[in-house]
Amino acid sequence: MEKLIITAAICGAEVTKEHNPAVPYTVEEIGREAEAAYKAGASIIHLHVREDDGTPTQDKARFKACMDEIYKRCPDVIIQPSTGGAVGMTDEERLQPTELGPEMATLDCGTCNFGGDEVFVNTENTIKNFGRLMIERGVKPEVEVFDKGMVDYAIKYAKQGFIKEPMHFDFVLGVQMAATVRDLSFMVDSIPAGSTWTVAGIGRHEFPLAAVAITMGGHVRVGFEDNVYIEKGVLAKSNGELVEKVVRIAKELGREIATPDEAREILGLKK
Ligand code: KMH
Ligand code: ZN
Repeated sequence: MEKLIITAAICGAEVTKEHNPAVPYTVEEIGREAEAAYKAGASIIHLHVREDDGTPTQDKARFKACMDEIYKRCPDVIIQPSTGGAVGMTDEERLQPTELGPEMATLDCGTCNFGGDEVFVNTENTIKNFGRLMIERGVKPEVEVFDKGMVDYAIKYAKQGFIKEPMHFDFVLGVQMAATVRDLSFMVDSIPAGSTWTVAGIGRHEFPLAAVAITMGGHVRVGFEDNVYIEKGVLAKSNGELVEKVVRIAKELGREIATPDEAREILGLKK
């Protein structure tokens, strides 16, 4: 089986220090958390950034400062900025980090509910425009899938030339789609042959779904964006602790961990 790519979603836009005091906001904190995750075995950092007071932002200069800090600490890591940002941001705001020429970025392939009255809006034109700009800017999308229709959108837009194949998918289970093995299997069966995939289980589903993905030959995303607990009722001290747990599970199941360069090879990234 191919080596395991671990993505660390260290910060997110919704989770706060009230949920877990270790959630990073400042450039220094974001650098420190990325380094802890990288040292534990993460090859990709999925990156949102914050103002010092925790306000989510897609500001290009703030992304640059955080990316520089991460590269200073982890020179070979893959940084994958979010283009989802936070609910309510404009497309122009959200696209800013792709101007920095990252190796990857997320491409959210549909609209979904995001708790309470929040709706995370991704119209067809948004998806096509983001996909086209990522091709122009040489950025490999990670297709974010919150339910099955988003896989179908990605396939349709790949056929129309808005997304290059082979595609890489992130199945986010537990926001809109149920976090079950049945749903994960259905997603995996629905993507084109030759695609790669990772799973992000939200909250208590993070580690059980990681174990399933490791067994199935997929890849794994963990981090404070998705879950702040290392075990029931116990807050994780850092993103590094969450990554370490995945590494332990992978070792028990006989799956080796990919370095960033091995992850580049698997995902077809050019450094
Ligand atoms: N914060 C969510 C509204 C992504 O990073 O592309 C969007 C999100 C997905 O987190
Ligand atoms: Zn995100």
